[in-house]
Order: sequence, then C-alpha cells, then structure tokens
Amino acid sequence: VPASKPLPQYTAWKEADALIVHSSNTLETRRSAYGSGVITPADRLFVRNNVPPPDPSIVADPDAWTVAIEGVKNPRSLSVAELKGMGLETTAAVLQCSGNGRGFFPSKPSGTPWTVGAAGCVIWSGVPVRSLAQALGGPVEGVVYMTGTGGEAIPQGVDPKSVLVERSVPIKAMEDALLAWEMNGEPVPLAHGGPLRLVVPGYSGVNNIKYIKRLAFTPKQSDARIMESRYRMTPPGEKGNPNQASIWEMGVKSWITSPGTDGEQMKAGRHMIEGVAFGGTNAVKSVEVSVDGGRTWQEARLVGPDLGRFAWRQFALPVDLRPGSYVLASRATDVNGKVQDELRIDNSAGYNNTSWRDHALPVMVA
Ligand code: MSS
Repeated sequence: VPASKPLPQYTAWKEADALIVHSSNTLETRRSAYGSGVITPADRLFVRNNVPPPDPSIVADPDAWTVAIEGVKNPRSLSVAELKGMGLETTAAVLQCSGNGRGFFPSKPSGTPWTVGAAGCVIWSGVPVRSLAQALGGPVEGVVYMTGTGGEAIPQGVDPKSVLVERSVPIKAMEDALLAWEMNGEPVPLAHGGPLRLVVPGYSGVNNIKYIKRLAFTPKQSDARIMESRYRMTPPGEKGNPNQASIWEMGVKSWITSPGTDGEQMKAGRHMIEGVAFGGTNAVKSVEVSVDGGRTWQEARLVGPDLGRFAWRQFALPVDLRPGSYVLASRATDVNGKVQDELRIDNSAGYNNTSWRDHALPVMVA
C-alpha cells in the first residue's frame, strides 16, 4: 500500500485513510476505499489540479461568483444566483482524470502514476448549458467548440498560455453539459471546482473546468498549452501538437474494487468480486469477470440503481476460491457492443489507459 503525504489544507475535510496524497495537487482514492455504493463520497473523491487552486474565499458566497458567457448572440456575465433561475438538471457522471491508469505504463511517463483511483461517480446539479445558450440567443454563426476557462489567477511574469486551464470540446457536448453549483447534494467544494464547475458528461476529467470564469462558443480550439500540445494522444518520443487526437470522450473501462489490494491475502471460500464499469458517453451493457487472468470469463451481475449512461455501474460476482494464486480481471462491454480493450495504446503522457490486463489484480488464497 503506497505511502501518503498529509492532506493539503484545502482538502483537510477529506478522509485521509481513503486517499493516497501524491502531492498538494494530486490526491488518489485507494482501490479498497471505493466501497459498495454507486456514488463516490466527496471526502473520498480524487483531486487533480494542474496549478494550485484559487483562494478559499471564492466559495464563501457562491451565489456571487460570476461567469462570462461569450460566442452567443447576447453575450453577458451572469452570477450563480442568476444561473439558478435559468434551469436545473441533475446528472450522475463519472469524473476520471485522463491519466488514470498511467501507473501501469511500463514506459513510466512523467505525471502522477495513478493506478485506478483518479476517478469517481458523482451527482452534479446545475443549469444545462443548452438552456443557458438558448436564453442568450443561441451560439453565433460558425461555432465549432465549447471552450471553458478556469478561474485561477495567472501569476506575474509567466506566459499566460503556459498555465491557463482552458479547454475546448466539440460543440455537440453542450447537449449534456452543465454549469454545476452542487455536487453530491452539497455546494461544490473548492477542491472540486466550486463555486461553479463546467461538467461535460462522458468526457475526460481535464475538460470539466473548475471555478469556471468564462464559457465561450468558439470557431477554434483554445491556444492554451493545456489544449494545444498537452492532453493529446502523442506518440512516444514525439512532441504534442494540435493534429494529434485530443483527450475528449472516455473509452469503455472497468476495474475491480473488492478485493481492493494488489497481492491481497484471502481465506479460501466464497468471496464477492465487486467493481465499477462505465462507457464514457455510452451506457455499459455487461461486465465479465475472470479469476484466471483472462483465460476464462463469467458474466457478472450489474447492481442497481442505474443512474444513467454517464454514471458507472457497479458489478458483482460471487466466486468460490480454493487455496492458490489468482489474477482477477474485469472486462466491460457498452451498449454499442464495444468491448473494453485488452491492451493500452502507448502514448507519451500515459493517457486513456482502458486496458483490462493492466487493471487485473493478483491475489493469494490460503
Ligand atoms: N479546472 C481548473 N480550473 N483547473 C485545473 O487544474 N484540472 C482538471 C479538471 N479541471 C483542472 C480543472 C483535471 S486534469 C482533472 S482530472 C479534473 O479537473 C479533476 O477534478 P477533481 O474535482 O477530481 O479535482 Mo486530469 O484529466
């Protein structure tokens, strides 16, 4: 079990035992801490900041936070208080860092070596972006992307493009996107993007802009470094550039959460193998489990409730294990018949690891 640093101040309310603190900007949920419920409790949810978060004073009066809406016929700034009167939708969605599973790349890409814990299933409430855009006259001609900008202050003397957290996603993502002020039934905490966060269901973590201060409908992608050359499927050894695929929609993926520890010692007898499975923008149809490293598979049961296509499904399979060593694996299939990949696609930053083989868990039964 990896060692952990103390919780940083802005996450002091979190459950220390459930998390691996890699740095003050990167906290990972332990595989064994996901629990058996479909929703990931806020105090166990991973944290990832590309730059340090803003001052906690921004969440003192959430209703006063403002966001500039641009690229619509009637652009304007709106406070959270005003947004609350413009529409309301609640969506359960998987939030997963693009680098979740990076720790399994043998090439050891730079960046946090997350294994399975840079993810969670969260309930968001806020105004649908499509209703907001419509209320402001709709997007202007020629719009191709929805671009969100984070509310971090840009330090003096650095090139703003190098630190700005600004991401563009295809405009179609607007249909499901929210500007959310509530997470799991409480005001969004600073660590997760309060007072107001852009939620793009089915899209990788980085696209879900925290403390959003500008939402723009744009003809071009942002030229911030985080968009232009980072978070791309960059071939190993090459530099990132805008021609490489951007990290947008998440792929079909699952992993086992119980047993929850690599090399776990278990007693012979009956055990429940549990885990989570999701398909990005597509619902999961089924999950198979293997106890022999993928040689043979058995269909697991999907546990309720089904919180919609962007949420993850829990799965469970009871197995009788005799003494010996086992490799537990899970493999999800989405409603379009897309089966979770066996192997990761190599890329220089270790993004999008959906390999079931990498996520398999060796255990010992005695
Ligand atoms: N936003 C902002 N503003 N800033 C930052 O830094 N990050 C990203 C997102 N958003 C950021 C933002 C990332 S990168 C991620 S994952 C996410 O977020 C996380 O979340 P949480 O809440 O968990 O912390 Mo990777 O792909």
